[in-house]
Amino acid sequence: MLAKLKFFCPFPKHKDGLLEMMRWLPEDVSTYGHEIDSLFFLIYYITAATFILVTVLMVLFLVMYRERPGRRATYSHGNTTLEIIWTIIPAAILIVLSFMSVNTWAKLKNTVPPSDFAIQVTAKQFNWGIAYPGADGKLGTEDDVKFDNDVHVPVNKVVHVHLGSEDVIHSFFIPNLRFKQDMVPGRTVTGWFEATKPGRYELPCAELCGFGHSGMKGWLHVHSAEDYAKWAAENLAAKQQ
Ligand SMILES: [Cu+2]
Repeated sequence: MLAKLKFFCPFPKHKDGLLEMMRWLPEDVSTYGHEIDSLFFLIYYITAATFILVTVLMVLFLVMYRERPGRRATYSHGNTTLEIIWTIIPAAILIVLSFMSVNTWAKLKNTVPPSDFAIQVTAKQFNWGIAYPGADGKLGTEDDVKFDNDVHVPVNKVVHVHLGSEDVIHSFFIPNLRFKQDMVPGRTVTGWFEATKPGRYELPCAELCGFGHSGMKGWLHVHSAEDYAKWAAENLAAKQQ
């Protein structure tokens, strides 16, 4: 029930200019992005309210208990009831938040919806190696079709991404999809996403991986079904012969 509650960004979506700049997060174009955003904004409101409460109390106490002529200092050994209250409330909030996020976490990380579309991404200092299955329809074989840094996928299609690394830890991050996954040498981690809007989205490395880290960036191109078929015919089919 709690997970069904939605907490949205107070700023309008998809507006250019100042309002867009004030938005915390880039436009969400994935099927599960709204769940992550909703958790993000709930935590944002809780921390904002706490910050305001603490600041107001601090200023109030500074004024109320300032030095005045004739006033003597009092010594306090604390207040057990108050201390129990301000320990229990944050603990309860943390427990509720973890229950609220567990479903979203499981959906993103513990389950992979079925799909016939899979790519392999191998990170190395400092670029993304993207592989599509060749004529045999399998990844990790001789005839894989390979590209650097540009991922092309159709819209409204579950995409499996097998993530690996050749050297150090990298992190495959597509902010618009709310998709982020570390890539660990010696392991293949399978993630998934489904993009809901055609466009070109940034794909930076989100793990400091060496001298060229800041330049380690690719693009995710999300195409309509027809455009993707055209791209695949020109770029994949030609090489699959
Ligand atoms: Cu990297």
